[in-house]
Amino acid sequence: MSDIRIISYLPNPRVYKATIVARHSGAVIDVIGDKPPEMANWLWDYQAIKMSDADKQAHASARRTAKTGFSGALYKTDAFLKANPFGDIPAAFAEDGTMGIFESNSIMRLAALTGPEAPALYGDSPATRARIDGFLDKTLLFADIIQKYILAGDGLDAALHGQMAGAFHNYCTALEAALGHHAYVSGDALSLSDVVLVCELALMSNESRMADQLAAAACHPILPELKTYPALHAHVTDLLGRSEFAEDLSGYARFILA
Ligand SMILES: N[C@@H](CCC(=O)N[C@@H](CS)C(=O)NCC(=O)O)C(=O)O
Repeated sequence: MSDIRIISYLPNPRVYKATIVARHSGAVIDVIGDKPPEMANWLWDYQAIKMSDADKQAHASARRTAKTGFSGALYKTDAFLKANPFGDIPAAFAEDGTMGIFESNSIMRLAALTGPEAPALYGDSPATRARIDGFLDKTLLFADIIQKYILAGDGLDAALHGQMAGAFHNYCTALEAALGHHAYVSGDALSLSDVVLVCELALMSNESRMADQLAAAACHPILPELKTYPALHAHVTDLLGRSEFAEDLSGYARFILA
């Protein structure tokens, strides 16, 4: 029996926040999901299943209009929406499916607080934990813009590109400064702050598939500028080389570090 069940489209670097942390805490995580377009054929529920046409008819009351990152119809049960009122994935369930946990940063926090080695990577005092949370909050603001940018498709324009570039440079400038004071993002020890950094950069590395849209908008790729932040680039290189990270993120490394 797993401690945490996660439903998501796959691969998804936001799910890997939790699985990387679980390698440190010992939390047992069950990940259920499929390629993004296939998630329209899934029943979004604690007991998620891939549906046949007959299943879709039987679950017609769960049919809803997609909001973000998906189009058309998705099948979300009432129980799924009770557990996760925002209705998005990754969505996690704990306590035998009775408790819903949403937002990948919070699913990761649960992984950090669960398992024989818990708490893991989440500070050893109220102050260190709050400081880590500060980095997680700032990373979520950055991540929100990453999501808009990589989902823009043909809607990419100079304004959105400028917003992404500005957010990227603000985030990297702050982390470069932080890494000038200590070995890890939030202090002297590896923490959740380091995990969200690499996972969100992995999501942003989808930019490598946006060459046509970038050319059409006369814009340049932004992520390759990571190398202009030497301490940050070296830190991300180090993290991606660690087995706990590489197990999920090895396929992203060459795009992040390009
Ligand atoms: N900030 C959230 C992002 C979650 C999110 O926006 N998920 C989208 C897919 S990218 C979703 O599930 N959309 C469901 C829908 O379109 O109804 C996290 O990190 O977990």
